[in-house]
Formats: sequence, structure tokens, C-alpha cells
Amino acid sequence: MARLCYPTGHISDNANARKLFARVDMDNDSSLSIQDFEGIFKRFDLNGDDKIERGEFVKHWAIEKLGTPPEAVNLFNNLDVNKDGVISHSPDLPFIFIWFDSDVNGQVNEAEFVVTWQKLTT
Ligand SMILES: [Ca+2]
Ligand SMILES: [Ca+2]
Ligand SMILES: [Ca+2]
Repeated sequence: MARLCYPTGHISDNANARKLFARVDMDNDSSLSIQDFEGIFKRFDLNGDDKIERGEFVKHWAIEKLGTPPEAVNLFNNLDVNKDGVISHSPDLPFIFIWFDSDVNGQVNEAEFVVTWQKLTT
């Protein structure tokens, strides 16, 4: 499964993805668990109702300066797995984690994070 070729130049780097990764990797072990993804979820759920609506997502995206508004919308649409207009703990979040965890070891490392981020924002 040699799918990851970062950083050989096949996939462009993404400073914003790295920035968010560093911010949410609380224990600095350079990998994110599903719990860390829950942490990302909480950051975007501005009103704490356990759902991320498009407006919240775009707003937090702008606050954290994670990229352009169209990238935010692309990412939101991709992360809303069941297309019900919100990102929720179930079923969206487990699917999102699986996408990011390319080698299925239960941890998302920086390369996996950046690569999947690039795919989902464009
Ligand atoms: Ca919310
Ligand atoms: Ca959803
Ligand atoms: Ca992994």
C-alpha cells in the first residue's frame, strides 16, 4: 500500500492542513486518533449542539484562516457523508476518520492528513 508519496512533490504541500494538524495534535505524537478528530469537531461546532452546520464551518474556517471560502464549502460538502446538511458524530465522523486514515492503523499521521485534506478541499 504505497499510496502515500508525500513529500515527493506529487502532492502539493498544504500549510493550512499542517497548521490545523499541529493545533489539534495535543499530545504532540504526530498522529491523530479518533478522539483528536472529536476535538476538531468540537472546535468547529461553535454553538455546541453536536452538529456542524455549513455556516459554522465556514465561519470557523475563516477565523482559523484555513483557506479560501470555496475550499471550506468543498470540504464541508465532502465531510457531510450522508448529505443531510450537517456534519454529525454519526454517521459522518467515523467515515471521515476512515478516509483520513489511509493505512488503516487507527492513527492519522501528518502525511495522511495533508494528502486527504488536499483531496477533499479541491
Ligand atoms: Ca453546531
Ligand atoms: Ca451529515
Ligand atoms: Ca494511519
